Amino acid sequence: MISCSSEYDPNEKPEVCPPGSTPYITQVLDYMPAVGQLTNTMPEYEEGDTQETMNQKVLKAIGHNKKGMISLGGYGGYVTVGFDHTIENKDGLCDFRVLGNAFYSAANPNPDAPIGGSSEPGIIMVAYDKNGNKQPDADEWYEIAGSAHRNPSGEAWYTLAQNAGNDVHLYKGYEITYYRPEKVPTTPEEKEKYIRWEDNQGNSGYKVMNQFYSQPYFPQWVNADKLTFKGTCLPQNGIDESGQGNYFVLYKFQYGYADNAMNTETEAAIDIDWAVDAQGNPAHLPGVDFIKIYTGINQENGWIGECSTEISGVEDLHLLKEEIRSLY
Ligand SMILES: [Ca+2]
Ligand SMILES: [Ca+2]
Ligand SMILES: [Ca+2]
Repeated sequence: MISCSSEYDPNEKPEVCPPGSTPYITQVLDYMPAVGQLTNTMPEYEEGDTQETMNQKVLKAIGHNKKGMISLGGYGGYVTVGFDHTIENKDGLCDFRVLGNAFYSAANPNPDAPIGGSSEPGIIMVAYDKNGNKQPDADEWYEIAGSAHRNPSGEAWYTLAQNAGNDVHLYKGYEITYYRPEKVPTTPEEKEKYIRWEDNQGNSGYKVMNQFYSQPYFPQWVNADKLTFKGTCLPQNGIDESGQGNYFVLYKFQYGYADNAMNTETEAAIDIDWAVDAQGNPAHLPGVDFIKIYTGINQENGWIGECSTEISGVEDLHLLKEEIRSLY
């Protein structure tokens, strides 16, 4: 029998997992990818789909240990998931892992480079259902402060990225708006200027339709003329190490993000103690009932497209009896 009783005050929250609790996602509350080359294909949008049916497709892909894969698209795109029990925050230990598809380059032309390849960090938010209404309320959300949240310039590739001309600033309260394209682009010029975006830092540009994916990149079940996403925006980690546009390396952040370290590495595990409030103060949560993940970087990486977080599941490490010490 699975049990996850804890030392936390039982008056505050019933902490016992019902027998048969699963370590995996059991609910998808919301899925809203941003514009992206895999949007409308992972999962696939079909004529007639609604927000509700798209949420169901996401659950089918990444819930219940299915280990399918979904894409969150470019910066800000998100998924919100829930569980059949509270993932406990155990002292000194990591508590859950978000599965992605990060991997490292085998042939980086830069021989002295730090670890990198396809790290497309998703920022993780957590909610503890304090009021017990089985919903994540606005005042219940906290952000996991990963390594760059604490010290962007401490990332091993920071100077490399700076020298490459990347925006290495970490923005809090970042906001981006994507505008629905008026038509399907046909010429190379139209593809270069496919979907216009603007942020609240005075930047703007276009999301490009690339040569590999020609389905609509704007979520097709959304009727609005524009989509706005808000959150923290991480330093741009993608560098063309070939210098000629054919070998992009997306460098790994030290810890604390989704789709950043490989699933098998301890840095893919998350300690709920890293959750902070808007001022950066520790949230001291006894556990989490809901997790939201959003793409954390706004960057186009040449032919490989925009940085977009992929997710294939979430695992409660305690129910899986995996003990991973929290090192940070
Ligand atoms: Ca913990
Ligand atoms: Ca609640
Ligand atoms: Ca990825």
